[in-house]
Amino acid sequence: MNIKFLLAGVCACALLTPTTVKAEEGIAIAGNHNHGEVSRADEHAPIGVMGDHMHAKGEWMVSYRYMRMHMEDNRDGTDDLSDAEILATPNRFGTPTNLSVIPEEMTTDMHMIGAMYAPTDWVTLMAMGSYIDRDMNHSTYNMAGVKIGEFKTKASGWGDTKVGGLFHLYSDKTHHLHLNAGLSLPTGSTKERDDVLTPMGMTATLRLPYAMQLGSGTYDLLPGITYTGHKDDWSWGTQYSATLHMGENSQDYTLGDKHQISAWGAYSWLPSLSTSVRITGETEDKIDGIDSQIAAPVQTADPDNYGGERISASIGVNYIVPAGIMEGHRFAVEATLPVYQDLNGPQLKRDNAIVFGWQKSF
Ligand SMILES: [Cu+2]
Repeated sequence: MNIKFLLAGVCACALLTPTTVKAEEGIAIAGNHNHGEVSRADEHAPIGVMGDHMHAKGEWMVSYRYMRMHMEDNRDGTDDLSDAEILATPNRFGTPTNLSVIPEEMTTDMHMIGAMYAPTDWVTLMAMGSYIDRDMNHSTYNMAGVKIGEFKTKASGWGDTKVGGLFHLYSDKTHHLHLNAGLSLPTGSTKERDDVLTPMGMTATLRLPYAMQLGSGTYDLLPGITYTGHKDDWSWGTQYSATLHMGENSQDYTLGDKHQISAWGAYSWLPSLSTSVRITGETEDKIDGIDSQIAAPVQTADPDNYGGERISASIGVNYIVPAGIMEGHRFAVEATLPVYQDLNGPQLKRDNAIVFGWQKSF
């Protein structure tokens, strides 16, 4: 499914649905949903932002997000690498002397099911489960540097489960501030295996490299802080969030901690329709430790070839059905492209990503 199709679909919905909500009804947004008031599309941040809004006491929300992320071509630092350059890179495991299997591209599909509930106006509880599908294409070269074939590895299953809460700090007519506090539970596998084509031309079933595993294997703290603002037809916000891995997993390693800061602005064309732009910067550390069952002449088997600094830009559409049997259902899409990547490489580069979401409050 491509971006144009999704955007066209969302826009078509907007045009075909009778819009009974008038802008001049002047709906106050203090960051919380309020019972009895008409909901607006821009009460929620772009769909790629998690934990952006709180709910009023007694309110529930369920959500489904589908995310597809694509990676392609390799880089070390900010320099793109050719296959020949990767084949000239030493293999940390010794035999063969140099890397001989090259990741060419990777696709991750993630299905995320979430729930939010506000026991009071000051706290919104959240939980999210995910189902992940990863596949990676590779080329294999023999000792003489001659390409002998290609292969694809796959891993799929449940990822880690996130639970947490949003804690109100401040709000007035325009501004809203809350703390994000979460915990990621290690429900995703760290032992996925698949068939690979070795430089000897044989097929072997091996534990897949870290990038293909479904979970971190550790309990992870998810702290953050979110500010949102709203005035007339404009809304904006910024969020800092982190993933801090605690301890070492059962396979003797710890994924790199992540810190992310995101800022966005949105314009509301109708109360039911808004569009957004967003910029995100993130840092991710290398993997600490090593899984003794992951050893292969491929860059992804080296825990040092993970993490880096990245900046990306996104555009999005939020839509809330204003009337009819689907009234109050939210649909949103956000597409992201990389702007800058300084990678602890050699490593695959991020390419485009898209998130589609559905949300409904009760
Ligand atoms: Cu919600």
